Amino acid sequence: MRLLYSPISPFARKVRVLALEKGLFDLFSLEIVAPFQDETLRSQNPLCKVPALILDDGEIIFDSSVVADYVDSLAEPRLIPAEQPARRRALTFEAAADGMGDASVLVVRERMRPEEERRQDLFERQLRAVNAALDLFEAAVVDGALSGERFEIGEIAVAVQLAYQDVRQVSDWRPGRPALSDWFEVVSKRASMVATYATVT
Ligand SMILES: N[C@@H](CCC(=O)N[C@@H](CS)C(=O)NCC(=O)O)C(=O)O
Repeated sequence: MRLLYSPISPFARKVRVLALEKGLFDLFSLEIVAPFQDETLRSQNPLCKVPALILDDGEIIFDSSVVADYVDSLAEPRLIPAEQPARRRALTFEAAADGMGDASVLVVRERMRPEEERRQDLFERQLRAVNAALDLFEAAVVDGALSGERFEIGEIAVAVQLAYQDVRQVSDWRPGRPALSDWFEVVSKRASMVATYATVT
């Protein structure tokens, strides 16, 4: 299987971390692509985004949640819970984290534009989404819905997007969120997170 990814992409990192946690990383041959520069990616994913996974028979699947679901189906232990309510809760954290990532990518892109060309209203709306998602995660660590004891799809998705906040300096998210900050300190030390760490050069 060929995993098209960029080292900095939190969505691709979610898949890589999941595969490492499951001991399936060797199934992938990794191919770096630059989605904003390389239009040939569009022939594999019409959205021109990473990650995309090309199966051995040529079938292509994309969107990180679909790729993660497929990779999770390949071996036990399942990191996407099968049973309700654990399943919907984990997938809701994944959706919130991915949505925070979508908003963060837009914030980063908007910051690259000259200030006079920025759509301030859209920019602030994305930042509100980022901040509200961060508040949700803080509350979830406090009430134990996001756990330090397990590292399933919800925890993985949140962890990689918090790392992206730091790498791209999207937001100064730690002040006022002590539980989330401590939780992130712990999960960042997992071998899967260390092995997939990348920063902008
Ligand atoms: N919903 C997608 C989001 C993937 C995504 O936005 N990837 C970024 C890299 S971090 C990308 O490829 N962006 C290119 C673009 O938006 O044109 C997923 O979960 O896979």
